[in-house]
Amino acid sequence: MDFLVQKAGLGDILEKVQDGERISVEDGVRLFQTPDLLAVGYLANIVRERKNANNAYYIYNQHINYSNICTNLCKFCAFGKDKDSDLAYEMSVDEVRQKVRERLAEPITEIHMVGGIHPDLPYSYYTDLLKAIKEERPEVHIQAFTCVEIAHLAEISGLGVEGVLEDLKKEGLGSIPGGGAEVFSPRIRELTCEKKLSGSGWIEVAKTAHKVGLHTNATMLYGHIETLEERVEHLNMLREAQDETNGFLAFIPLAFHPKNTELSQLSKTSGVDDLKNIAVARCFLDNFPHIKAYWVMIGQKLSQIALSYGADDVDGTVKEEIITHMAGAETEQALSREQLLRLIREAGRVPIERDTLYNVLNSY
Ligand code: V47
Repeated sequence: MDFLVQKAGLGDILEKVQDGERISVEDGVRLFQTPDLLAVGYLANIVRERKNANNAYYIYNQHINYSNICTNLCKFCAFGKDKDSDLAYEMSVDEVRQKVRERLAEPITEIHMVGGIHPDLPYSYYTDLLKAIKEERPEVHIQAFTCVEIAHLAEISGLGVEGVLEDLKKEGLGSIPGGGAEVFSPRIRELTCEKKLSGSGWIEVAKTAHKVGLHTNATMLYGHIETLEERVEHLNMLREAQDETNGFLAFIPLAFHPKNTELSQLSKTSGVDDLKNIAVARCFLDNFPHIKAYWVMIGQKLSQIALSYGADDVDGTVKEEIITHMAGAETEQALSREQLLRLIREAGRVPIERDTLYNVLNSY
């Protein structure tokens, strides 16, 4: 395999990866540019096995999207709707409580909850959501509100970012999911989501969360109009932030789904690009403990292969995924524990059930 990497002209990057040396931004761009997927995958697998051995993590989780009403209306998003749209919805706190109650018999350890940027829900609605979930399921870890939502809550509460994070933590928030990052480049934000919190604003919220003791994840929405250089610039901003705070747990590349979006003329991502995003991220983000292959977006089959291309985590049972399915995802809306175990085992990895913070709950 070393020969294959040399032949692809990536021998210098192989040496760095083998020596545990950081690769440069230029190296990252070269990895994206090379047509030799197998070579990039080989490099990523070295890092993956060094960091996570043969383990592949999953979690028993539940997704709740409390409302799709959003003032940002990003061009790549099929989920967000104007308040007056026929497709707009908003769950009451009791409806969210009911969603939690319905699944109390299942061994769910994490509730992943995000929504749009709602124009007029009061701050108390969000704290009431946390309280209601905790009342129903006191032990559950709530991973909720993207950095974009946190910036909005900081504004409407008047508490500022640090203040609101402290307050939400007190009410039961356990960690912050990686959504809303999209592509940090100001050019991409201007063209696709001009109203959204800026890339540097997103990073500032994440770093503040780490400062108050909340872990966060990070994502990148790829496969629309971004350049390869902009992808690596995005990864580089994350790597620099992680050098400062060490608060990110996982990076999740999100494959763009064009259906029902304002960018519906674009094609879906290819399998090669999906694997490359995982593999390059694994090589570049040397300070991120985990890389997730999110089966909802790239499918079960590719997630399985991704476990040999840098990924060490397949997310979890999920259930009732809405954001990607509104944009045309043809994957299932939930997987059972047995399906996840089979997916991981057949990839030749050892399944590990984890909690949100990667504590081991069950190993098989
Ligand atoms: O924030 C929006 C993206 C995100 C589309 O932190 C789209 O562990 C693809 O962030 N095609 C929500 N993606 C999902 C997300 C996530 C999922 C799983 C785990 C974690 C984690 C985070 O989906 C949004 C946005 O960036 N998105 N529209 C679309 N058409």
